Amino acid sequence: MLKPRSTPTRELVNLDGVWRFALDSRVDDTPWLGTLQTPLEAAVPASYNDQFTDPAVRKHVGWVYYQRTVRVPRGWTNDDVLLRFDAATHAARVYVDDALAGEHVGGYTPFDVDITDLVPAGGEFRLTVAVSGDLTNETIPPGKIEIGATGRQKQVYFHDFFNYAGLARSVWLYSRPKARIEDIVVITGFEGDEGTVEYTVATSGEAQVRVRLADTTGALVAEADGAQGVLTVPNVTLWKPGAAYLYELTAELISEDEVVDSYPLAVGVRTVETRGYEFLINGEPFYFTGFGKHEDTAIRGKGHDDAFLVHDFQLLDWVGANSFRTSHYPYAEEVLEFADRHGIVVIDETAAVGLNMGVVGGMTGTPPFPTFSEQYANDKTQAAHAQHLRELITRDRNHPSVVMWSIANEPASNEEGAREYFEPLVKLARELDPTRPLTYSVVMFATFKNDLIVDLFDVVSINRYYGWYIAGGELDVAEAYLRGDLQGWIDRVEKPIMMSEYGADTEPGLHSVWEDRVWTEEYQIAYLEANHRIFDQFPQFVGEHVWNFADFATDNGLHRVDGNKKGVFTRDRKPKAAARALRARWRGLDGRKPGSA
Ligand code: GCB
Repeated sequence: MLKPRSTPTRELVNLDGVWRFALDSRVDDTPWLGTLQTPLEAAVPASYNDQFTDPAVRKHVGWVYYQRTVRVPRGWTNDDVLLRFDAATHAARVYVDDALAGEHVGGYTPFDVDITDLVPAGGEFRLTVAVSGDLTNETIPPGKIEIGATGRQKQVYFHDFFNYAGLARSVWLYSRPKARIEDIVVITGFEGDEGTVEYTVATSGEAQVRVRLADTTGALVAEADGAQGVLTVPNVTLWKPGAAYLYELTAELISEDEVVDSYPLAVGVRTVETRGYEFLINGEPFYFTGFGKHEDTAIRGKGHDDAFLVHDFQLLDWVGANSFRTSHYPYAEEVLEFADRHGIVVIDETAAVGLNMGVVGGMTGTPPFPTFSEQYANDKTQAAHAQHLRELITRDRNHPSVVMWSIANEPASNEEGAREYFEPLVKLARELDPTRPLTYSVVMFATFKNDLIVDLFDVVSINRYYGWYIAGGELDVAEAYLRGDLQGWIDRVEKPIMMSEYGADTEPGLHSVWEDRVWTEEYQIAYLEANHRIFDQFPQFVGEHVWNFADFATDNGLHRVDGNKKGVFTRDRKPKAAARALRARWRGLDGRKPGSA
C-alpha cells in the first residue's frame, strides 16, 4: 500500500488539528450525523483518552465521534479523491456528510476511503469519523467487555499497556490520477559490488511503466521499462545497520508519451537471512542491541509525535542500541522511514498480543479455559490476525530497516491448537514476503520442552524475566535458570536465539547499598548484568532487547504503580542509572557480539 505523497501527479492536504469530539453514550447504533453538538474538541493525531480530565472519557467503552469540515481543492477535477487514515484505533466508520463512505477494523494500519463520487472538486463536506476502542475475542489484540454490578461497561484486556484509542496518527486528503501506480514491491540483493533491485509495479489502467534509480546525489544509476524487472547497480553502496544508504526509485506511468503518474520510493540495498545459529545482514553476522519499545507519551497516549521520534532515536544512538522491536503493534510509518534513513534495525510486530489465557491465569500459568477455543482465539480471531498480517506486510515490506516480522507476542504456543492456529499464518507471511525471517516472542510458560510451533519460524525470540517474575531478587538463581533455558532451546533447534524481553521495574531515585533490592536503580543494573553474563556464554545467542526503552502507561492494576516502570528511560525520557551501564556495554559494538573481536 503506497503512502500518500506529494509528487508531480499527486497532491496532499493534511487534516491534522483540533476536531469536534464527542463520546457516543447512546444505546442505539445509528450513526450520529449532522453537526455534533458538543462542548469538546480533541487534538489529532493523539489518543483521546488522556486529553480530558473526565475519567468517563479515559475509560470510555463504545464509539466516539470526531468531526471537522474539509474542502476538496478545486484543481482536483480529473483525479480520484481519497481520505487516508494512518491509524484509527481500533475500528472506524467514516461518513461524508450523511453517507457512510468507508469502514476499517485494525488500530495500527492505515486505510483509504475513496470519496471521488461523493464530493466534487472545490466542494466542502462534513467529515465525521466514528472510532471505537473496543476489544473482543474477535479483534486483534483481543479483549472482553464486561458489565459490572452497577451496569457500567468495562473494557478488559490481556496485554500490559493502556488501551489507548482514537485518531492517533495523521489524517490526509489526497488526489491520485485515474490511471495510476497502485503498488510497488522491491526485493534487493548483491553479488560482489553489483547490487540488484528486483521490482514489481502494479498499475490500474493501460499505460507503460518506466523506472529509474538514482543515488543520493541524484545521479541516475539504472533504468528500465516494464512493470517488472531487475535493475543492476554497479559499485553498490549497501544499506547497513548504523550506515544507512538509500537510493531513490522513481516509478512512472506513461501514456501517449506523457507521464500520467509518478511515485518515488526510498530503496536500501541489503540482504537478510538466517544460517544455522546466525542472523546475517548483508551476509555478515548481526548482533541485536536495543529494546522493545512502545508508542507512548504523556497526554498524547499513542499519538505520533515527530519531536519524540527524533529524540527517541537520539537516545537509541546515545545508548548504543542498533535495533528495536515494534512491540506490540505496527508503529507509524514515519518511524520506519526514520529508521531507514538512520540505519536502525527493526523487528516489525503485529498487534497480536494477549493470545494467551495462561498469562491471564497468572503466575500459575493455568488457563481458565483453553486459549485456542470457540470462547477465545477462534476462527474469526485467526481471520482478523491474518488480515492484520496482510496489512502490516503490504505496508512495510519495502523498508530496508525491517529485517524480521514478529507474528505475535507471547501467544500460548504451548497449548493445544497453537500449531493449527499459527501454521496458516506463517504460510501467509511467507507468501507475502519470501525474503524476511519470521519470529514470535515466546512466553515464559512455553518452554523448549512444551512449545509446539518453534520449528515453523526462523529465529527463537524469548521473553524471560528470571530475576523478576521468577527468582525476583535472587540473581544467582536467575542466572542458573536462564543458562538452562538457553541451552535447552539451542539443543532443540539450530536457529539463532535472542532475548526479545528481559527487564526489571525500577523506580527512578530509589537506591540501595544492597543491589538485590528490587525496584532500585542498582537492582536494574545488577539484573541486566546477570543476564548479560549468561548471554555472553553462548555463541549461538544473537541479540538482547531490554524491556523496555521507556516507562509506559498501563491499565489500572495493583501490580503497576502509575504504569510499567521497566523503562531504561522514564516516560519523559530521562535516563535511569541502567542507561549508562547499557551504554558502556553497547557503544562501539557495531552489530558485533559483546566480547567478540
Ligand atoms: C511481557 C509482555 C510485556 C509486558 C512485560 C512486563 O512479557 O510481553 O508486554 O509489559 O512482560 O513488564 O510484564
